Amino acid sequence: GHRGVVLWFTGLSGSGKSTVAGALEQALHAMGVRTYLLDGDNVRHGLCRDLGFSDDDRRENIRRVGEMAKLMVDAGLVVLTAFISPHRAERQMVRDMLDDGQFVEVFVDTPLAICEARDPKGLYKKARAGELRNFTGIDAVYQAPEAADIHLNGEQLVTNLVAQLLDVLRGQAII
Ligand code: GGZ
Repeated sequence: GHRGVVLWFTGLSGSGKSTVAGALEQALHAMGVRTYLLDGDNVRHGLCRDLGFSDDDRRENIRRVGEMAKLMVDAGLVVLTAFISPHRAERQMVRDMLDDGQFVEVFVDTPLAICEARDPKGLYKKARAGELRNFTGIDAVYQAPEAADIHLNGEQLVTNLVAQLLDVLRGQAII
């Protein structure tokens, strides 16, 4: 069996949050664990389509995602979320919405220079050129977790990171 939790991935754009969360979700599926992955692709085009990237809008984005995740945790799902969630206060807000042990913060720690070199969507280039304002890591803040429940080195191979995550989930009797 497994218990309802949120695996809350946080990190810069290009850090690998969505990739790692997606790969972990596949591994969990193969084990029969019921999951749901929330990320910008299925949230910012729907539930949060009215929101941009100001501090206020990011806070509201994270609040809505937190409330949605809470409902899914109540349904017993392992919820994986992949949002930059750059502010400590907002990540704490989501932790506070949930019961003890239901919020697992996963810091995908990839140096800005690496994220910028990856630049899969060319957004860092645009931000550096001044064509995109309020870009996290360039002209908007990213407050790294000080004590994440799980701290991943985002430069490692995805398979390696998934293995680390599965170990922790087993160790905490989540799966
Ligand atoms: C950061 C931005 C911005 C700005 C568009 N700042 O690499 P991506 O493209 O796919 O992931 C980023 C995504 C961030 O959305 P989140 O909902 O995760 O952000 S937050 O938690 O702060 O609300 C990036 C793209 O949207 N993007 N403009 N200005 N990322």
